[in-house]
Amino acid sequence: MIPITEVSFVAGAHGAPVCGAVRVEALPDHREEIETILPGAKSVVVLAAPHSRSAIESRNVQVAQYDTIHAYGEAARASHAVALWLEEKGCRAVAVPAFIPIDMAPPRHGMRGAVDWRGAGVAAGIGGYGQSGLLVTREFGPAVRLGGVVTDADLSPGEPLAGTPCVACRKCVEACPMGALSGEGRIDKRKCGDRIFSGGFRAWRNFLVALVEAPAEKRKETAGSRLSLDLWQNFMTGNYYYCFACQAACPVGRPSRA
Ligand code: B12
Ligand code: SF4
Ligand code: SF4
Repeated sequence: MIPITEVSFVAGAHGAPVCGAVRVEALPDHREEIETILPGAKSVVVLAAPHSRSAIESRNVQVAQYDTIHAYGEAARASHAVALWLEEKGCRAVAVPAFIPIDMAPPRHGMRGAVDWRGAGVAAGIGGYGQSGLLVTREFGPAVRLGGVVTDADLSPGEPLAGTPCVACRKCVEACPMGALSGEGRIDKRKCGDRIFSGGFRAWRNFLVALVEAPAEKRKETAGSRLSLDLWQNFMTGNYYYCFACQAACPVGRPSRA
């Protein structure tokens, strides 16, 4: 049995200061996908890389997007380092994408990850569910990006926390510009998706249709429209979320300021 403290040390040294482990049996809804990723997998490492609070609280969404690229990068870097470390110990281990790439084909349509990182994090005891439905860590609240590793190593599993760090203040519910949250983790996924993906796949599809349907003399204008430029930038940078309000509003784990 490899102690989780050793794995946490590796994760922490590579950008993910919060880390835990869960047995595959504790994630029954994802067992099949986990078995496809790594036959004979026994454990899932789940880790969290923090956002900069100042960036996700900024009114300039592009700095929050930029910060997200880095937080995802840190989660990926830590996952990769943990996987290689476990391999050095003679185990098999696969770093799993934190979000992208994700299965966009029906029936999932990008709405279900290979591993449900929030559920895995709750089971591993690195945080608890918030009213926002997000995983709330003690250290950084919900302002984290989650990722991890699937492995055939026997890791000492964590246990769910006795209580969630969420203090039920409902600031996340009030902050949501779409009214998509109604507390206790209930979320209208379509409403949220309309906002966060306003420069995502649906916008891309609508843009293509508009371009094809535009009269010949308008095509150049459509191709150079504001939406086209935004989409270009999103593709180039690899990030396109347009809302962070429920993560930013949460008081848990917020650094105290002078
Ligand atoms: C699809 C997806 C979305 C969809 C659907 C979200 C959803 N609720 O499923 C949409 C587009 C709406 C979305 C929005 C956002 N997302 Co998103 N998303 C994902 C993704 C890729 C898959 C999630 C999934 O598999 N859902 C399907 C199932 C598992 O979810 P479900 O049916 O709703 O079931 C949940 C509830 O039943 C809940 N639950 C069960 N029991 C209980 C009990 C209580 C008391 C409560 C409260 C909840 C609860 O737990 C289940 C999940 O564990 C994950 C990455 C991943 N692989 O995990 C990121 C992920 C969940 N997203 C994330 C983030 C940050 C966001 C956004 C803030 C957008 C942004 N700026 O990035 C918003 C937040 C919306 C919100 N408040 O939840 C982070 C969350 C980090 C965290 N601290 O929890 C993740 C983990 C990405 C990452 N790798 O860090 N997302
Ligand atoms: S990401 Fe924005 S739109 Fe989506 S639930 Fe959170 S606050 Fe609401
Ligand atoms: S903002 Fe308040 S209610 Fe929402 S997750 Fe954070 S502590 Fe819980």
